[in-house]
Amino acid sequence: MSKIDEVFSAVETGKAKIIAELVQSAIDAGEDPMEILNRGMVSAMSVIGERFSRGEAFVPEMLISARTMKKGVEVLKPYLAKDAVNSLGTAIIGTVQGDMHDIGKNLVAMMIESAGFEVVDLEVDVPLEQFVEAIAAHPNVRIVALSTLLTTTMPAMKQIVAGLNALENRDSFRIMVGGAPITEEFARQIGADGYSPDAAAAAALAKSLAS
Ligand code: B1M
Repeated sequence: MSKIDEVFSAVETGKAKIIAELVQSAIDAGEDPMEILNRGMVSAMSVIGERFSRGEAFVPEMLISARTMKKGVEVLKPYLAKDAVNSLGTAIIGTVQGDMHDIGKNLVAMMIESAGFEVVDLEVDVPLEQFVEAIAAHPNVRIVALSTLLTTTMPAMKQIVAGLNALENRDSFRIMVGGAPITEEFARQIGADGYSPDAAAAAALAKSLAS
């Protein structure tokens, strides 16, 4: 079994106690950190999600795999996020109201930070009011980034973007959206400035929107 397969298997089966050691050993063996993330961890989460859809796995399994992945990402973080001088301004990020999923949002936050933004992470289940307060509290906000994984919270994303679009200082920041059910077309329909399908593309998009 390859090192990446071992990581995959540990995330799939929720082996949180050994994941840090396995990820470190894959890095030490020269595996590409992005491959460890995508082939080892993200794809294992997809398998769990498919099982959940078929009624073969349940919330506790999703939860222990998520915990395992989070521990693995902690080890990968310094290899994925290169040191950057925070000079591109502030990016506010959060998972929208009603949605508790945070792994993808955390990866996007990490990549945006490594692209040179100071990141203010509002975490999960974030209503419009909290985004508005954060924008008011940070003078140099250039990006507001919204994540959602649930189709049921896409209307909340739409409502938050509408509220942000109505702010007086709307010209001073750009809104970007993403998450599994989100598409370019949905982003355009709700009035966001940009959409990206994954964390690496999100960092590139944030830079181009802020420039
Ligand atoms: Co949930 N869940 N979950 N879950 N869960 C999904 C999303 C689901 C697709 C599973 C399935 O049915 N196959 C399904 C949603 C179906 C739908 O809406 N169509 C689902 C469901 C139904 C639910 C519950 C309703 C289950 C229940 O209680 N009956 C419930 C909802 C709770 C709530 O939020 N209110 C629920 C709960 C949970 C757990 C808490 C158990 C756990 C989350 C733990 C956590 O996040 N701390 C969980 C998990 C782990 C999943 C799956 C298995 C994995 C999600 C994940 O972390 N993926 C997921 C199935 C799946 O995704 N295949 C599923 C890895 C992560 C790296 O990918 O988050 O997609 P992702 O992020 C990517 C991109 O989407 C993108 O970049 C990231 C990295 O490249 N991206 C952005 C994300 N945000 C972005 C923002 C951007 C740009 C790109 O710009 C701003």
